[in-house]
Amino acid sequence: MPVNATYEYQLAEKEYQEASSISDKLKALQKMHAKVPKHKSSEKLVQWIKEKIKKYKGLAQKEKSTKKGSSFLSVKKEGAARVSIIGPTNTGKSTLLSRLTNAKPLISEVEFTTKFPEIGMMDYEGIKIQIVEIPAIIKKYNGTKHGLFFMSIIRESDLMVITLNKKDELELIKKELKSNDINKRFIIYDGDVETLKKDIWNNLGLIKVYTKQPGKSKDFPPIAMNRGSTIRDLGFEVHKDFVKKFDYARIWGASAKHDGSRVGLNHKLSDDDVVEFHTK
Ligand SMILES: Nc1nc2c(ncn2[C@@H]2O[C@H](COP(=O)(O)OP(=O)(O)O)[C@@H](O)[C@H]2O)c(=O)[nH]1
Ligand SMILES: [Mg+2]
Repeated sequence: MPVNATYEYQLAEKEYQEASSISDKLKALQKMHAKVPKHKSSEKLVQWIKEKIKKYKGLAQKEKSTKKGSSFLSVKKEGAARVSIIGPTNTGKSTLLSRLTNAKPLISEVEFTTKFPEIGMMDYEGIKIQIVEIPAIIKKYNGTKHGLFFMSIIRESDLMVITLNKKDELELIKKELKSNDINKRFIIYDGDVETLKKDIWNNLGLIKVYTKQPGKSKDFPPIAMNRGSTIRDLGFEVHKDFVKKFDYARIWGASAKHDGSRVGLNHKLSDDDVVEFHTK
């Protein structure tokens, strides 16, 4: 952030960080370019923005030419988050997908068995998380028939799980991601599925919260919320009236002073909290 960056610039930068599609990234970069203070101390930043714009224009151009041929492969986002499994061929991606989810992808020692994304839903203590196996990453992936499209699925995911046979294969993966400007949190799978599931959950920036009715035990399944969410956010998620007619809530769990503490709309939730809404 340069000295004297305006509020508008900061907004544009935030927009850039949060954008997931190539066109949204490009739009945000152009706003950043328009709003960035142009003086000596921001020269480097202006240069950086210009380079990014150039990169995204290139990606947008390529995307345009491949989109028509690949759009039948679109994957609809479902569940509380999306995680992509990526790696070179024959590194156990399909095997992992079948262990994390109910999906039954073709598993084979034949290289490049998975030609299209394979999708499954992982259940994490009642929260559904979409897992997408991306066809094997190879050198110059963007030059392959659907490579750029598969990269857009990775771009729109919240986390990557990387499978490798040898450690040095990570360089190839990083290089291909970098040429798509994908700089995303990742976990390297080490063969332990149960630990991986927990690691996935812990890296998504989410918490799960249970609602309950007075005198009853907690409802299942829980609700996935962003970390830092409040009772108000949960209320909107469950039923608008809970916020409109809110009187107070009772809470159990890590964020509660004691079991069944009374809290207001601004109370911040913790993972595994149980909340009972009381309306007027
Ligand atoms: N390297 C490796 N191979 C595995 C693993 N799990 C299964 N395999 C075997 O490796 C081959 C390729 O597995 P697959 O899951 O289809 O790999 P993919 O090409 O990355 O999707 C199959 O013969 C599997 O039985 C694993 O964790 N690591
Ligand atoms: Mg596969």
